Amino acid sequence: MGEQQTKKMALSLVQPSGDLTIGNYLGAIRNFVALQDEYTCFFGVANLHAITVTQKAADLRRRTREVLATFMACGLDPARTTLFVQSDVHEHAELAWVLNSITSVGQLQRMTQFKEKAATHADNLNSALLTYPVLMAADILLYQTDYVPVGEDQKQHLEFTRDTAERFNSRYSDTFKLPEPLMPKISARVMSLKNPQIKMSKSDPDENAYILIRDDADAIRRKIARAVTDSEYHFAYTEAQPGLKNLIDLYASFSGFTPQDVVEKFRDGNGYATFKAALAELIVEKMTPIRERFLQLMDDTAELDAIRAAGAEAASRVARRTLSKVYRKVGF
Ligand code: ATP
Ligand code: LTN
Repeated sequence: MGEQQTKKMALSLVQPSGDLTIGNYLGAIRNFVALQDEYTCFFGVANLHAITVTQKAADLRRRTREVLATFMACGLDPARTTLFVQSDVHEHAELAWVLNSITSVGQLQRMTQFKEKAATHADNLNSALLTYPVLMAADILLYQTDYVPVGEDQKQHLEFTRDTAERFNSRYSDTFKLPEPLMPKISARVMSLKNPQIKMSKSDPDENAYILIRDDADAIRRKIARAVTDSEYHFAYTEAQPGLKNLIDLYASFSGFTPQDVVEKFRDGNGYATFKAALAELIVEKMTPIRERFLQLMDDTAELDAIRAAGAEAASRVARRTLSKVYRKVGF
């Protein structure tokens, strides 16, 4: 317990809104694993966030377990790190309500993700889509989080979280720590394999746009072979060739090379085919053990349930402390 108080706190959540991609892995989950030794870590499944988009109950329940299994398959160790499900810890929704009361509608309407989702989900423009960042701020602030490992798309939400914390602290009195984002140098934004102008997303309707953590070797090879490049046939790392640049970044992330090393290694090859084949084999090599462990873990329902229950208890203990402070300050 004493040790827990001196260590810095890291927290992040992932939505169970579809099968996880290598974008989620490289942008977020792989970086969670590296933090386990140095920080007190809480990693969660954001199932409350997931219902901002219509979900089938059975699918949501299954995917919630899949995200937990993916966390462990990627190397998160429940003996050292708290793995929990957001809806198991009721303090998240309760703090979000309080934070809603100090948040302006205008600020929420200006958030990039809201504007994008409002356009793509015009048929279901529910108010939870608007207040989504307030719940995310609650997730983070409840745990007095120092660092939030996330992909680049979450940067604005982190700024919102800091703003909200500062507003509460100045209105009531010092209560919340101000969190910092932690982003990987390469792969903070893995792009779609079919359109390198947009991020790789598990909710993309084209399954060739992403590689899933659970994809087998054949699927990985097929999707890399079909990835969009260009007709320059000049092997270079430049914004002018965004498809190739994205693939070079993938090679760099999985190998630990710099993008410049990757260019050196492959620029004398003929065309892009040799590079694509080498990239596919590299991804197969790195992802196969994760995929196999994921499939094993999904078979052991009892173990996953036990980890979920222990995580809920550990997370609640911390969350309760912050929420009761907040309730006192607000006058409840
Ligand atoms: P969706 O793709 O359905 O919009 P999402 O994958 O963006 O959802 P989450 O599952 O909650 O949403 O994301 C989990 C983590 O993965 C976040 O930290 C997010 O920043 C990161 N992430 C998501 N997509 C990418 C990407 N293409 N590149 C890098 N990081 C990503
Ligand atoms: N909004 C994030 C998921 C998310 C999150 C969080 C990330 C919900 N709560 C708390 C970090 C910390 C997303 O869509 N990727």
